[in-house]
Amino acid sequence: MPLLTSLYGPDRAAAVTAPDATLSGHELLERASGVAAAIAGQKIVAVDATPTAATVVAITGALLAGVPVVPIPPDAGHVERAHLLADSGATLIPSSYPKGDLPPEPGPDRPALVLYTSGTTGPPKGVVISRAAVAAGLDALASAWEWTEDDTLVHGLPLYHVHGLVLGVLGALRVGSPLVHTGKPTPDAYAAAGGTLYFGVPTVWSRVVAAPAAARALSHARLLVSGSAALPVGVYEGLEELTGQAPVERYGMTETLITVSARSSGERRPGHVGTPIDGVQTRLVDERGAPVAPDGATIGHLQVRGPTLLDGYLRDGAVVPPDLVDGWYPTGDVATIGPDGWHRIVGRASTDLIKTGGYRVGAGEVEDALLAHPAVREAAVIGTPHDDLGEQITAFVVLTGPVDSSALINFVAGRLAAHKRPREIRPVGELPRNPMGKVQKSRLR
Ligand code: MLC
Ligand code: AMP
Repeated sequence: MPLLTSLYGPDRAAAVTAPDATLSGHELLERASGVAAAIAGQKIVAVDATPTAATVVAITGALLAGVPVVPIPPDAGHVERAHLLADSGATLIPSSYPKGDLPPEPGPDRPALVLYTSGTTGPPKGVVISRAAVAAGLDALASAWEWTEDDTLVHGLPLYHVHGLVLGVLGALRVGSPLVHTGKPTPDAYAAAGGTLYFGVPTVWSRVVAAPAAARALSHARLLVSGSAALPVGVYEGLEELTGQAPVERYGMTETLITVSARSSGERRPGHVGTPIDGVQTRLVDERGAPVAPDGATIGHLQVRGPTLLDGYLRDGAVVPPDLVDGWYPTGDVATIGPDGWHRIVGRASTDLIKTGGYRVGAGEVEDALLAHPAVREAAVIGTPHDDLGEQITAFVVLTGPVDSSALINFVAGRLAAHKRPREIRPVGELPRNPMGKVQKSRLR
């Protein structure tokens, strides 16, 4: 079955609406086929992933051509942008070409996407995701959520991450449901869109709950789905009260796509993300790798396996397979699993991966950006609790001379994507270190 199944159906694709344009399924198909014809045979391309129909066309075109595509965050600062392009070796393509004809379907093992994501140290890494992984993940979600072409999907998430791009665009094109992209995921835009299926990160849902009129307008929706970070129980309950329906939560990551979810027809449980989706298995292990009992109470390191895992990381044009443990991918998250299979994500094992507004930010990348400033001698970045964003980026710095916090924040913003800049700079005389000289981040909290 083709990856973007609906493009091959009798009705062609469903319509895509975004702030810049509304495209009928037929228009999307013609324009994306034109992109495909123009880039056929290229090794890898990059697309400036603005939240627009033009981005949907360009990325769809690359997928039709079987050319792996790197979506570039439109606000990436110059350092991040240069890294993404140089590291991937991708050519940045425009979004507009003459119309063309639908090419034959590429093989399922070809890479579909290279998504850049933060590790705990260093610049972001390119995660290579195959067409087969995308297809398997989307089919399992369509089944879990009873997602069909009768749905209208609404979201306003960025088009360069799994949530907004894989689920939010490729999902719609595979299932055949019309897509309304609201540009930004604001409560009013969600309320006005009149969809049946809504995607949001917890920050989006928290803002919806804080806007009761908009929230009530979502009572007509079939399903509200939350993911990418922990949904606070208060937000879950607020949504249930205002919209008359509890949100469906699901869990995943760039390297594994979505692996665990509540079901549309089944139970929803605050603070929990559900059970593995079709084809996925999960397990918990302790520090030494020994199995942890799924008793709903004992916390362990979550590992997953199944058809949605990454092919590997892009390194010098080659795909380097991930370090698996007997075929299992270590997520870096700690969790509990109940005897009934329900998962509760407790948090990250490492303090060096921060989730802010649903964005994953590596502390090391922000520290490196700060250290590039002449007035910064040492930097330690952590996530601190934030009501709206879940966590905010807080930077502790040892300075060599006077400099404004706002100047440092803007310095980072110039180099990296906007959401990676610290919200708060705290100058300190020295950083707490252990006898080995390693910064003790737990003491910064
Ligand atoms: C940000 N701003 C700052 C700042 N940081 N200003 C000063 N100092 C700083 N340190 C600016 C912003 O640029 C913005 O400006 C304004 O302040 C408000 O910023 P914000 O509070 O961050 O809100 P907003 O821009 O509205 O963003 C909130 C959000 C966004 C929820 C819309 O965080 C978002 O889109 N998150 C989604 C992330 C996502 O898709 N993750 C999925 C990863 S995939 P201005 O001028 O723009 O208003 C994944 C797998 C899975 O995780 O499971 O799904
Ligand atoms: P990313 O790579 O940006 O996709 O981020 C993946 C990480 O987001 C996971 O490793 C989790 O830490 C976190 N995450 C995703 N979904 C959820 C969820 N529903 N609840 C809690 N954390 C989540």
